[in-house]
Amino acid sequence: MAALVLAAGTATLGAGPVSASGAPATAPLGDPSVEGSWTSPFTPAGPASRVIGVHTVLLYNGKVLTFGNLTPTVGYVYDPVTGTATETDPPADVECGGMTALEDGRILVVGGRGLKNTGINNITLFDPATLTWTAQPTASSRGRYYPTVTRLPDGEVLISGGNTTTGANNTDVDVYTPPPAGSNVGTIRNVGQHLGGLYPRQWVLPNGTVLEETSRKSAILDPATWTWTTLPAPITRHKSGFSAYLLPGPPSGSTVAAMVGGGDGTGTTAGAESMDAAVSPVSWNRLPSLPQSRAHMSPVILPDGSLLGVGGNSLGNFQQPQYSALQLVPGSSSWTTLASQVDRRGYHSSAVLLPDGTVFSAGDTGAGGGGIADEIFSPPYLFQGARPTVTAAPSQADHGASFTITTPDVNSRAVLMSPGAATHTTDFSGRHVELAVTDRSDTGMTVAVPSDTVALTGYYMLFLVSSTGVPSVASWIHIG
Ligand SMILES: [Cu+2]
Repeated sequence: MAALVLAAGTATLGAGPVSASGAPATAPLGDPSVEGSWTSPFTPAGPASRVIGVHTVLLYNGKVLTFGNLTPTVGYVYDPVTGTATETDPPADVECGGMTALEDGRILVVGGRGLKNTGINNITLFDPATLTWTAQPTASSRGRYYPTVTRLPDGEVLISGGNTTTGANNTDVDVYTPPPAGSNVGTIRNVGQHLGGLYPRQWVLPNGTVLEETSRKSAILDPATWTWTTLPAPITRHKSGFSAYLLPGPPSGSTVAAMVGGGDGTGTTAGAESMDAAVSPVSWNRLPSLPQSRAHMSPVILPDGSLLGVGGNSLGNFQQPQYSALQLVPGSSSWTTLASQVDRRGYHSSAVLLPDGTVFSAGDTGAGGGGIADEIFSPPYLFQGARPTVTAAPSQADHGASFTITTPDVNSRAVLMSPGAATHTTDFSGRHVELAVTDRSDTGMTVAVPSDTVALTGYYMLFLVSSTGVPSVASWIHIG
């Protein structure tokens, strides 16, 4: 089994072989089983001609909500199966806001863009079933530009960080409670103060606390008391624009998060490192550096546990763009340079995993960038042999229960992938959950559903992954 297991205090990313010269092994150019393959840029007919995909959210129905533009923010829902798109414009200028799925699959979008790095005071709820946006109450009149929204184990949503309507740091920590049954409107309350900065990267940990990484410092929030504990600074100065991942872990959940690359107009870094929040005292451990300094790379976790990076740049926002995707395979000591996409995704771009194992890439608002065109990447694993198949799996399973997956590929791993909610180097819900297999038979396997802190209540893509890392097409399942 090729599971990437990150025990406390160890990071097995980085334990693999290097070539005799010490350089990363390279492959013949153009071999898709090594480099993967990009589609040509495409623009869905109709509404897509106005939309720049700064924000992309995978919906529970397998469709993609993408929005952004210069002004105002416009959006559409794209169906990767039919190639068609339907316009669904947000009710406010929500570009540069934050978003996450609720437990029922509706998408909460918080904040957005005012003039000159100021925020707007707006919260809206998007319903994928009806393509409608419903205004939600806001906690204060302070506004949010570059906020983070993090779904908690109890279904509430933590809202923090970003700039106010005057461009100051918004230090309010707010909690949004989803609508009760039969309502479309939730409630919001303030639970304290914290300087999270712009798009603090946050993840719920197996013990129910929330780990936060920012360019300034990292911290852990205890939602039982709403108190924050500051953690040591990383080894490298990542500045803004670093890519963050909650690293895949064992079935008991991951406690290890990574900061990869980063930078701003004054310089970028290739440095990468991870921190295990379960170890005391917490310290940072180096991960393989990127092949080049890179900021604003869109982070995507793949079903095999690889870390994928899409786009970005080596200076500032749009200067020195990087077109090749990067992949850190579990156990490898170096990032692999994958195929290059055609369009620039230097900044204001997004990328999410799709249910068929490909990756949707969009955005870049600068002149000469990707603009309204999207691209789809097929990672190398899609050219590496037969894919496992899910013959049957349930559409719902409860925490702590187990369920059976019917498949001829009974020796596969089973993983849950949280549908992405991505923008600006951040995926507000990126999460790879390894399932413990408790039984295997001639016709399938039985897997255990982890706790609600490891697999937050909500929709997931259930993938089987072969012993060589080839994923199935996902089956959708609601956990909890
Ligand atoms: Cu922005």
